[in-house]
Amino acid sequence: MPLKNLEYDFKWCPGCGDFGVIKALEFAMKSRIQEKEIPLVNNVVVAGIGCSGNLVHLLDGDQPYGFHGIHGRTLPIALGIKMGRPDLNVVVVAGDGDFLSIGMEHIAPQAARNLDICAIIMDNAVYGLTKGQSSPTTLFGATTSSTPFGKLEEKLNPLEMYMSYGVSFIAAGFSSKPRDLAKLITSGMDHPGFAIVHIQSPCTTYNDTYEELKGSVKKGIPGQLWDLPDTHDPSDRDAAFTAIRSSGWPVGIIYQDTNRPTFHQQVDKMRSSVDSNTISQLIDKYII
Ligand SMILES: Cc1ncc(C[n+]2csc(CCOP(=O)(O)OP(=O)(O)O)c2C)c(N)n1
Ligand code: SF4
Repeated sequence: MPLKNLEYDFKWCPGCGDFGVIKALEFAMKSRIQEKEIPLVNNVVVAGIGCSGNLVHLLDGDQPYGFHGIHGRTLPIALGIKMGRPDLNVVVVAGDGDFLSIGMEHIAPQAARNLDICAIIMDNAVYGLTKGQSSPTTLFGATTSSTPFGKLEEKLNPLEMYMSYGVSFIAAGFSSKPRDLAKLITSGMDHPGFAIVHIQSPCTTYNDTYEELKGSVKKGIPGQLWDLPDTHDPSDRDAAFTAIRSSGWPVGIIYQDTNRPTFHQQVDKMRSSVDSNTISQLIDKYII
């Protein structure tokens, strides 16, 4: 039976970008379930800690499984779920603080394994839940509650880092376009391997970047968002690096490599080629 979480309640500030992301995830999950005729309970959302972690539950209706773990550890939890049940659609939702700061050490190993999950990252360039401290994507020199005299570290370019780590699907999105974002999330969920959809999702309370992202004709602000052209070929690594290193924030599928085996395919292959041991045989091997 599908699960209902009607008693789950949480608060986001008015205008928080995460509202758009949750809508996009709902669109993507529901249409995918209908198209592929997968039961809703065969979808699992693993959430990090932060305002973004509230995406562990959809806004209304029947719910997928939700796992609200500990700060920064979405990927190890997702690895455990996927290895135990490779048939499930495992989706990670996390903020830039959770994923790129305390959780950073887990990204490269899953990229190397090509773990077959989709990670949706809500980047507001601050720690929203704990009142706006700086995160790896906060601008150099920015004044925040943890950098009262300006941030001393350079801003991380997460897309470039994912490319260097070998993440096999990288998309970039914006929270205010949930229909477009849903398409990127669907592509990420359909991708056979490690997919990251990295989203600009502004924090209206501690770092309101809507104007910088969208631009303002009245104020002469050009806006940072730009759509990848139809001619962009996601299988072209050089083109992906060029897009990422261009100024502003590219929106679309930046890179995709469908030629690598997934981690659970490799594990299955290895299992079928080695003799299995009983527990007592395994214990005997350790007795000197
Ligand atoms: C081990 C541990 N350290 C620190 C915290 C405090 N903490 C909770 S959420 C958070 C950061 C959240 O930032 P982000 O992932 O960017 O999410 P947002 O709230 O902006 O969506 C921190 C540091 C914690 N819960 N656990
Ligand atoms: S503090 Fe920021 S990230 Fe958290 S709910 Fe409010 S606007 Fe959203």
